[in-house]
Amino acid sequence: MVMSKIEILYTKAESNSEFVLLYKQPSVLVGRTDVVSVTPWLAPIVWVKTFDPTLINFIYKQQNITIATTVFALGKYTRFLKDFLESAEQYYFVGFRVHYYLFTDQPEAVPDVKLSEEHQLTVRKVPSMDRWQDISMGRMGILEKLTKSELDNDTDYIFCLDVDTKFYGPWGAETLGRLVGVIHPWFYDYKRTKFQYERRPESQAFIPVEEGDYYYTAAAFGGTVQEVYKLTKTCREQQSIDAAKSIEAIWHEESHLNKYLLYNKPSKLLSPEYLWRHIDIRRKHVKMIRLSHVAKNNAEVRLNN
Ligand code: 48C
Repeated sequence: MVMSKIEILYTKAESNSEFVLLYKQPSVLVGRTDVVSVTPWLAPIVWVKTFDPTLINFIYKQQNITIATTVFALGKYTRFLKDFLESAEQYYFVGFRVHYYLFTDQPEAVPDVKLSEEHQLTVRKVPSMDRWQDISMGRMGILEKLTKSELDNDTDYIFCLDVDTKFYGPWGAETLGRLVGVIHPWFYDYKRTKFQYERRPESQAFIPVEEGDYYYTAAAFGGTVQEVYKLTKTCREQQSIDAAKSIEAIWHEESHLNKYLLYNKPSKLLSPEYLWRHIDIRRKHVKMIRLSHVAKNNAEVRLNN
């Protein structure tokens, strides 16, 4: 008598009280050839169709993990919260335990978004700042404190995301790793000499023209709590040293993040699928958009320019 796949599945389940997963056989010879999916230091570069999301989520679901996720919404940026949170509930670590930490100067402006029961939200009031550059860079110091001692010790991973973004596709356990950098959506096909690194030697974020791996965005980064603590602490320290000399790196905390990830190589890189420019812009290699910046009129939404 021929048993159907599902019967085999449940039979195995009864025998060793394990739910086994059946999935397509992996291959060492056949795979995506239009993009590179591993760095020279053998860190995976995550693109759709280079991994099996069902398998990876199944593996991590066994580990009972918690993912902290931070987002900052100060001044007029509170207007982005509703779309960010509602779209996150649709696509971001669905079925996993997620703890959002929302930093804002206007707690009363936080929209009431229904979260799944494994997801929770903590609102933290932070003082307003009158320059968007200070708000952006100030995140590093706040994240340093959070990751140093304010997370429950059952929090395994953390992602730090820009709020003027929206999810359009699944973001799952394939993104988890020790130290995770996200490739910037504007420069992924640029030569390193054209990366907008900080080029003034007097800045702590300085990177010489003959150096550089990738250009990472500061709009999304993550990893284990310990690794993100080291990253944010270093960026905050370097930003303070520059500030004491009245130097502000060309792209603020993003310049310091790039300096850090050049000399502390990420263990995993996320392709621009994980932080795209705009939902209406399409590029050949980006076959799926999972998180994207949303259109905003900088002049209108930022306090200063
Ligand atoms: O919350 C604010 N308010 C502001 O006035 C300026 C920035 N920010 C936070 O900093 C938001 O979380 C922004 O996403 C982040 C910096 N990123 C940006 O302003 C654009 N994504 C470049």
